[in-house]
Amino acid sequence: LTLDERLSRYIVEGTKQGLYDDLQLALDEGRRPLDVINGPLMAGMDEVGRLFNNNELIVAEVLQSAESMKAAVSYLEPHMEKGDSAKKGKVILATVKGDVHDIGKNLVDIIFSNNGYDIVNLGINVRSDQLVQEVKKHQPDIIGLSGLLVKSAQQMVATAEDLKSAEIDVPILVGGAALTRKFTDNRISPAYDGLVLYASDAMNGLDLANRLQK
Ligand code: B1M
Repeated sequence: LTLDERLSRYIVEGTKQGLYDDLQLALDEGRRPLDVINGPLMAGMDEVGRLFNNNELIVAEVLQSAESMKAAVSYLEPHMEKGDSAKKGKVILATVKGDVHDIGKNLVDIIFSNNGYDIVNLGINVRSDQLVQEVKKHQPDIIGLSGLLVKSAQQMVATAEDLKSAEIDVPILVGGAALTRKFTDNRISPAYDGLVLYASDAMNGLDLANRLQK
């Protein structure tokens, strides 16, 4: 197997045996950590999603894959490029209520932290009343919401409504597999008084946030 095939396979098989050696090999070859994540590691995760969809994997196995992915990201994290470290602003991050997927959100945390943002990561399954409370406490410049389930997209609409009721109009950055720009523009934006931005991935999210800070 090629190095990329092996890296994908650690994720699909949910194993860490050999993972760190191969990640180091990729780094030694001069590969950028984010390219490794977005390339072979994400390809592995997509394959996991496909197999799970076909009932060829059970939740416990998907969880093992998630553990391998998290381990890989942790290994790569210290090698990631640190951008402009001037303090840029505060971002509150949460995976919305009903959703426990956090790998994407935590990637956003890492990338934003490496680029000068102050992050308050509220974790997973965050109810909007909790979010409102934390926003009032921390006064962030941006609220980042993540969700991977179809119902999470709907939950983001409800969350936007609840933030609006609490008279919060801080820009919201939304992302996650079940979301689209169209849904964001047609459903989430009208439910909110402030700006709502859709990020296709974590780097796009950083780009949008940076533009907001200017
Ligand atoms: Co779940 N799961 N899962 N799962 N899982 C999906 C999402 C699914 C598509 C798999 C499938 O069926 N093909 C499917 C959703 C179906 C749907 O609603 N359309 C699904 C399902 C059904 C479920 C359960 C319901 C299964 C069950 O119990 N029967 C259950 C739900 C639990 C719940 O949330 N209430 C469930 C559980 C789990 C595990 C716990 C086992 C595990 C998560 C572990 C964890 O996160 N700690 C898991 C996993 C791993 C997946 C897949 C395989 C991989 C997700 C992932 O981590 N990807 C996923 C299939 C897939 O996506 N291919 C699947 C890697 C990660 C880096 O990508 O999070 O998309 P992602 O983040 C991307 C972008 O989306 C974006 O940037 C990142 C890239 O840079 N992004 C943002 C995300 N958030 C952002 C926020 C931003 C900006 C960008 O700004 C704030």
